Amino acid sequence: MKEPLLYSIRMRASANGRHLSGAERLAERPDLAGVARTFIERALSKGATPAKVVLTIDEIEPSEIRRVRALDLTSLQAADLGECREQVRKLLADAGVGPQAVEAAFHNLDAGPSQSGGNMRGAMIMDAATGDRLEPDRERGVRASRFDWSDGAASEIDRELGRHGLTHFRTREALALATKVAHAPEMVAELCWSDDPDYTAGYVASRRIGYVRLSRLKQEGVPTGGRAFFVRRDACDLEGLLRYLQEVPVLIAAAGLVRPAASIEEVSFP
Ligand code: WAQ
Ligand code: MG
Repeated sequence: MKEPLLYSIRMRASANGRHLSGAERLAERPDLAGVARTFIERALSKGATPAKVVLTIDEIEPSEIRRVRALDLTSLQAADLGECREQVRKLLADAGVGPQAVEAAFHNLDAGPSQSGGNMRGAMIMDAATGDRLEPDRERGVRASRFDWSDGAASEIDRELGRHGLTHFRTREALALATKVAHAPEMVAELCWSDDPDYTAGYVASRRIGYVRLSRLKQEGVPTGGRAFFVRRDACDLEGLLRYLQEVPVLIAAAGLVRPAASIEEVSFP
């Protein structure tokens, strides 16, 4: 059977050169118009007034598609923001991220990681030992794209996330992004929380520990957030990493496990 042709579809909305929102999917031709509509609705949601919305559609070369299984998801229980951040420190230290890099990431995500202050469109790439910023453009960061759930894996993960009350679209999208990012060979771990002032959850992810979700990584109402991709600098082919993140299509062909919420003492990672 001939496989249907896939397209990468991306949206970014900005005002006065500042990033407002973005999204990326892989879609078959008959679904492109529907996805485009959802993206435009998102660009205009919450009363946002973008000055510019860019939609980009690119054909995907079928032979380039990599198929992976989604990271397993673990939700950690914690009393408050301070405890959630302590758990992040612990998880990142276990993954091999140095304390200096962890604190640099917190500082940048709290302040807004863009060079001019505020949020970036993409992620920081940080040396996992020192926290040095390695992304070529510190104003915009690096945007991972060309990843999505296959139809089968999408219904599987929606069912699993739904059983645990994780029905927000952000969780499903972040799990897909984290899965692609974690499969880069030089990746040590990722740290993320949203720039949406109303959304305080975030995660730490790596191939080994999977996607570890924390309910509170910032105070309610804070408009900054972002992503830090921690890499092994000595093993890092930066050009290759950028190409992988931005261009190599990754289709998530199977869902991972979704575990019930537990305290950090109760969970064990491989
Ligand atoms: N590639 C790299 N960085 C990105 C991308 C991308 N495709 N998309 C967003 N970012 C960066 C960018 O700096 C944004 O400002 C920041 O991340 C936050 O993006 O319930 O919703 O879309 O388990 O606001 C995490 C918890 C939610 C989800 C993350 O991110 C859960 C989220 P947002
Ligand atoms: Mg956002």
